Amino acid sequence: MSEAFKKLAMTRRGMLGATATGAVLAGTGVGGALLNSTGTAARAAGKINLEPGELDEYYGFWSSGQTGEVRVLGFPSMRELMRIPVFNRCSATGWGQTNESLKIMTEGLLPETKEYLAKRGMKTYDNGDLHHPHMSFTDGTYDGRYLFMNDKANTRVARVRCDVMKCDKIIEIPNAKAIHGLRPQKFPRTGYVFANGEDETPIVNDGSVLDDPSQYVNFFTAIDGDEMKVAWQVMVSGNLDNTDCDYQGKYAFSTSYNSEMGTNLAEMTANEMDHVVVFNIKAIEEGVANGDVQMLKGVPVIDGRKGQNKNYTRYIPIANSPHGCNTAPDGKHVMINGKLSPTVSVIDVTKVDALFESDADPRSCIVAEPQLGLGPLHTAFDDKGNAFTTLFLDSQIVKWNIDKALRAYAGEDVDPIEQKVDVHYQPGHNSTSMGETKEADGKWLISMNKFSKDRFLNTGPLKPENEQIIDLSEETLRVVHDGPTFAEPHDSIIVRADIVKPVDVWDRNDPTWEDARIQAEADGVDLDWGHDEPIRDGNKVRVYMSSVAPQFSMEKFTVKQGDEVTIYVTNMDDVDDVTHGFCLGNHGIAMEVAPQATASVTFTADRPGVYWYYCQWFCHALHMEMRGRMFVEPRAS
Ligand code: CUK
Ligand code: CUA
Repeated sequence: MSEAFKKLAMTRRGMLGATATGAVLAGTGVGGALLNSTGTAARAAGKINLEPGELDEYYGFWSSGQTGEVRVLGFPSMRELMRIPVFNRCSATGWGQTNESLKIMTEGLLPETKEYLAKRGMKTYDNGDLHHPHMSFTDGTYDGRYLFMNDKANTRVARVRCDVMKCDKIIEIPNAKAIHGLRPQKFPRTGYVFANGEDETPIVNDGSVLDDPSQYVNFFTAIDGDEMKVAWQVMVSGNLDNTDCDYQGKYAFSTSYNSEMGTNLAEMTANEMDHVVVFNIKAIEEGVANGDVQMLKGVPVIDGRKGQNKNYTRYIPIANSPHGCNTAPDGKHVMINGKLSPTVSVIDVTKVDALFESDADPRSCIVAEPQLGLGPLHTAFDDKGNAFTTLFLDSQIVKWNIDKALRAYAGEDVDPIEQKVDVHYQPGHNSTSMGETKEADGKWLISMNKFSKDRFLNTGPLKPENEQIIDLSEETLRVVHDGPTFAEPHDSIIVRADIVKPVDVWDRNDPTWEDARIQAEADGVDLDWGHDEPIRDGNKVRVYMSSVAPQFSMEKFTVKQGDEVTIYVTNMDDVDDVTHGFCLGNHGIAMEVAPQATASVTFTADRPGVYWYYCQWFCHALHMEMRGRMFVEPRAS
């Protein structure tokens, strides 16, 4: 086995090398074109490079892959505005350490996960693999309420509040493994958040079945996005990769690259055809209501596997290993990106009814299948009926016309391909401004490339990804901006700025610190302004302080060695942008406290001595002086 693997690795290295060389050559060609069009280059640069003080036209919400956070960018300037920690541990904000964040990170974990983590001395997972951030919809377009995102690493789905740009819910999905594709329902509103399980495991994964893939299954999950609870699941044949849904609220679609249910590369790519699973939402809801389910870990699970012949699912054969799944803003077409096949298969959603009503040939809803190039992964859209597909192997974006593709499929002699643009190199996702909504505006496209070699100053063996902007208003499309990013944005959405309306200061009544509010009340303490002395309750000590630049309300406090100390800090500045922090020296403790917020942290004071705490968020000319002392009295021996 290891010999065979080595051989495979050698051939693969050769292949990648060849592809990269090809891409480099293509890149040189683009450089030449750039020189000939400095006029348009300057025009595009003017739109991207904002004058100091100018604001971007769009918010970009970026995934960060294995970093586990969401990034907020100004688009098209690509200025990074903020990072929202979600599945990761954040040194700056204390995400993963404050009581408020730990509650969010732990309350939605499965009981067996909590048990596993406790044995390792952990409260929550501290890694994640966040691929797909998507905004909630109302009536087919973004509504500025929430972002939803997946964690492939630990099978979770999270939600971020757009008003404060913080994560407020994380749930671990039972039964499924490796949540990958994720999309919110577009119509009438979100509603459901659809999430794909990528990895197949035994139905009851308790060790009684191991190396017997014939007993493995996979799950499609519908989450209630308001409650952040699993509404139902569908058991499917094959694995699930990416997902999207229609603009009618009737169907969701998931690609499957491993219909074979294989467990190694040769098995997974054996079949000529894999499939797209269509989920009939109304029928599934009825099935759940009528009890045509089995309960697995408290979730009603519909059996939608192949051959059930019920109206829950249909399997549309698609050439080998489809990947991306993208619904066009025309509300009618869903693009299935071929990956190993050079094609994109176009599903007409109005022809899907027939699959369920009359047992029509499942492929009768395919209305076009243009050959676009090598390695089509994801497709984005403008407002003029064009689609833009990333070609991973060709290192290109191909612009093609949907209507021409339909006509070509119907037999007309017309080429749907409008143009190909070299990108550097190996693009995965691409996104267009508002392109995932019915309000696609056709202004910008970003290509999220996996490789950046020789585009930036060398950073050693680990290199950044490269994200490139294409100005869709130009007649001849070309790359107008390179932007390096750290590991590893897969996907992004580009949202018109007027849709997102964040607040400037927290509301003191925000539910985020509800537990602190309750505890302060029980202790008879004013959470806003704090208390002069620590509150002692056996060996539990609670310290309430407020911060107003440049002072903490407590300049010192005393605890005993071995005490379990909880420190609550409330920022009573209600001025825009006056964030404070609380960092306790040599205790590994730090948290962010934004204007009008409360944050708290609990630890055991086990080091006798004097320890300074300080505000680690530069807030005032006397920020350095914003500090105080914790005295830890030695345990009487
Ligand atoms: S997947 Cu990354 S390139 Cu996770 Cu959206 Cu296609
Ligand atoms: Cu408060 Cu720095």
